[in-house]
Amino acid sequence: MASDYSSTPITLNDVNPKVLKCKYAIRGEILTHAQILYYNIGNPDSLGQKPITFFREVLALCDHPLIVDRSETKSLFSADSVEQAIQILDQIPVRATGSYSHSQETISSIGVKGLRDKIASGIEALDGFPGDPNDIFLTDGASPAVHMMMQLLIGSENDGIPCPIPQYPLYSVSITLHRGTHISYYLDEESGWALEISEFENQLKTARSRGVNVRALVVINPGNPTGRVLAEANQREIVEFCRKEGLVLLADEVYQENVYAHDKQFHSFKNRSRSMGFGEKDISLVSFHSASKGYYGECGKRGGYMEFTGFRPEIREQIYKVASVNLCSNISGQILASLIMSPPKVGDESYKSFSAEKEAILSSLARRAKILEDAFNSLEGVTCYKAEGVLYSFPRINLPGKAIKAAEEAKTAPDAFYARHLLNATGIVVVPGSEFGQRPGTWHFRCTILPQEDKIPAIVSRLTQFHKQFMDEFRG
Ligand code: DCS
Repeated sequence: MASDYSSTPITLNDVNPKVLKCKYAIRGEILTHAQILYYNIGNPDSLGQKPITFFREVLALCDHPLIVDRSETKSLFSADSVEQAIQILDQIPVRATGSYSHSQETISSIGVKGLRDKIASGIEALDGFPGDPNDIFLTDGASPAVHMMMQLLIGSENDGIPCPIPQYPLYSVSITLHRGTHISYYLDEESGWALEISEFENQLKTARSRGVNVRALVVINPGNPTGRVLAEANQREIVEFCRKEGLVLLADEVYQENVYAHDKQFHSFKNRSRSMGFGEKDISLVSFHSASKGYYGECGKRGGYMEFTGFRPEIREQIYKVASVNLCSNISGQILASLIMSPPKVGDESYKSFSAEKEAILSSLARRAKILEDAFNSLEGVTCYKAEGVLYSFPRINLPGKAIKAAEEAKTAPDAFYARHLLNATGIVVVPGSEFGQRPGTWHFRCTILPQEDKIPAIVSRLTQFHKQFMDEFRG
């Protein structure tokens, strides 16, 4: 029997209109109809990606410190994971991994100091420029860090922040929830989802002429959902642009390990800006990273951090205050975030098996990205740019007029219409491009490349068969 909620006090009219207005694609309308193949989301563990043994060993030992000193542990765990766990536990007073990390002297609400030290050293080793543990804010995945920044930067509807289109909707949702103005800048699909500075300039000019106070610029590199990895010259232009225009650069770098194109390499915006000679006083830069993606793929552990550089001390105090409201991020996530930035080194007992696991995951992802790209490109009316990185394919579908008309009649976006048919026919869940934003009149969908390699041929065959039937049904 359906429950009767008519006497409960809150109706939709009472809910914050900003919450009603938000659209959050990857768990949106299509998903509520799905029971089966969740290819809508970058959730590696749930699609069969094996966690990295070394990380799990250290986490297990830290979670149950009593076993660290037991003699059997030596035969079950590698020597360097035991060593790491001891080092980490030594940073946590009385080895209390179940405590808040904020009420002790040596640690604070922005994360355990020793873990932030590890991250700062890891950043320094990767970037070649010093990292400061006081710039590191540990968070439950990258998402809360993004929300904190929006909370800090958005004071009224007049404050605007440009984000890429298409984009992972965390940004548009967060800006809307914090009552700011979301400004779109378009990535250029024809040139492989390039990011043109002239597009920034136009959007900035238009926003300013409307009286919007543009505060920051969001760049996602490697790009979700596009898969584009920015070239060095492009990153330099972006840094220069933000510096010149006085914008905080919000650099989402959560896919930094997911680069498959042989001619591309990931470089952080911190590395780019410092190698251009810009220091703390020249550019305000916030870099987001996460344990959810990469070869680690530990989304559920909620590990992440932001590196917060180029702000006055009084601003840092404000963001510290915002972070403190949450008391602290979860300790396992903090540990994992430190581990991804300090993985086993040559000579460590785990090094060989760790490297083999990492390489197996990344090379398989690269193969899967290519197979899906080729499969999509072989479909009638579909074009798919090379996914240079990330965990997704983002093909464009040129839908027949009859399908567009049928979608209109069904009061849904044409790509959502396509996605719904795909789901009904095959059980495969993808995200319609309209949920990420796209140039008007173009239609796409996003499919993760995460299904295990042995499942890919069956997926390709189901998709191909479906697509053919769909096109036949709706052709002119
Ligand atoms: N930034 C980008 C670009 C992302 O794609 C995601 C998650 C996040 C930040 C936040 O992740 P965490 O909070 O877990 O660190 N990506 C979603 C997606 O597109 N599929 O799965 C989750």
